[in-house]
Amino acid sequence: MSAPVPRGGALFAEHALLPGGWARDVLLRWDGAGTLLSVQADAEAGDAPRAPGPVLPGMPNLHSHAFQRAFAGLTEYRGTGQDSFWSWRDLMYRFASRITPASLEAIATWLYVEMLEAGYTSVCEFHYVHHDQDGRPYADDAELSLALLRAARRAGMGLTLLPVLYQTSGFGGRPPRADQARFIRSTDSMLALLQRLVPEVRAQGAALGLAPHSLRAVPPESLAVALQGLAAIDARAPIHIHIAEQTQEVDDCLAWSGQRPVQWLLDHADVDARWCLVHATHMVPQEYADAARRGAVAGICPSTEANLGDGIFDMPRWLGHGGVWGVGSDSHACVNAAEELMLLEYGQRLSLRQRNVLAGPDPQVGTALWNAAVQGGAQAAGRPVAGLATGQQADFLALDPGHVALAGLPVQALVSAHVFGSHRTSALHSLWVGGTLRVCAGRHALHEEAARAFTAARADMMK
Ligand code: NGQ
Ligand code: ZN
Repeated sequence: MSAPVPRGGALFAEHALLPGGWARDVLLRWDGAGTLLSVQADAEAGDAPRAPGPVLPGMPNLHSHAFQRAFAGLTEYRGTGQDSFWSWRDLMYRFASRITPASLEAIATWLYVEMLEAGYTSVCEFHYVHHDQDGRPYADDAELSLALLRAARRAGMGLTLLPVLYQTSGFGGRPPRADQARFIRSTDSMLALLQRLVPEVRAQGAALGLAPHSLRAVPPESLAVALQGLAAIDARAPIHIHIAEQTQEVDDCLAWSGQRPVQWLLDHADVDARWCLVHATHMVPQEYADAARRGAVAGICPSTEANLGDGIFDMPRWLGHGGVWGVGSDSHACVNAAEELMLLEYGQRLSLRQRNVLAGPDPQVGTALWNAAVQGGAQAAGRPVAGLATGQQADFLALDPGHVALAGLPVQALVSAHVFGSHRTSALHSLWVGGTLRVCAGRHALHEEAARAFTAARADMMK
């Protein structure tokens, strides 16, 4: 007997947030692969099931280091002298040194369950711990990448896997530190890993890209060869890079090349819409203009940038140049799409001493933020996850209209209330990825089991 063919499905929503704004009586229909066949407003419900509440597109999370979820809250104490991004990184490396394939899978599975319960329907995994605890490749060089793929599959999370190229500890070819040994790969071994992962990734509808870690970690020749090799595998594959997050990186890049990091990258790589510039916190006006013009996504990670004391991205300037952006939860100090957007807007308010800074085509800030972050996140993911439109994945969530945060409010205010009206419990009721229901009444089916495995893995790591 042949395997049953998945049948697809349908949902009727009295209110749904489409890329152009709120619409009424929306009928969503998708095929067996979870791709939207039609999104019809002012439709009849027919025999389609009714959504439990207003429907929003699922949020792509454009930047994640899954293993870092295991030490959320555990780096918040003062060491000797003044703590910084760099002293945090030393602590973070200690956790990275303890990861095993089993613990990574447990941590990532729970993290993806949390993300789904909090409105994210896909994630870009910027994955750099490749080797065993002695820095030697595993018998299967893809061991830890495969652990992430399994975690995403089990939780039902859409995935863009971005294996990270890491070779040096600083500009000018500085050799890696001992505690970076698990990250280090030759360019050839990176291209071989990508080849190895192509069928695995395809088999679960994930996407594959490449992440040169930063200009500090990848010398120019390696960057050029890796990008060429990637283009030979897939000319449209996404490329993510950490850039200009810290002023020290900017100073070191200037000392090395005479150029600032973003300026250098734009001059030396074919940066275009495939690229996601993660953080890009410290740019001068010309870099904002040039990077936006090239069509790259700005990958903003508000909670991590606040946690690490990075600085504040100039959103009005970026938007003024038509810049595309999305959000990532990065180190996972916060795992909640709504809170990430709230923090983004609040950072702008604090620095500009204004209100409602990021209202867009929709004067409701929550709605403007949500829709823009879905579009930018989808571009960075390199997957069709750009919201409720034909041809996109059926990735969406339904809010609970009876939740105290939302009950009785006009529909136009709902996303802002969800984003800014912080409540002890989330107003997210249900969530679908590729048309499959993954969260119901606020809970993922794996919630208990995945939480237990996560806490056990964390306890092991702390022994
Ligand atoms: C990372 N995280 O790779 O996890 C980095 C820190 C680095 C952030 N930049 C390490 N937030 O940049 O060298
Ligand atoms: Zn990062």
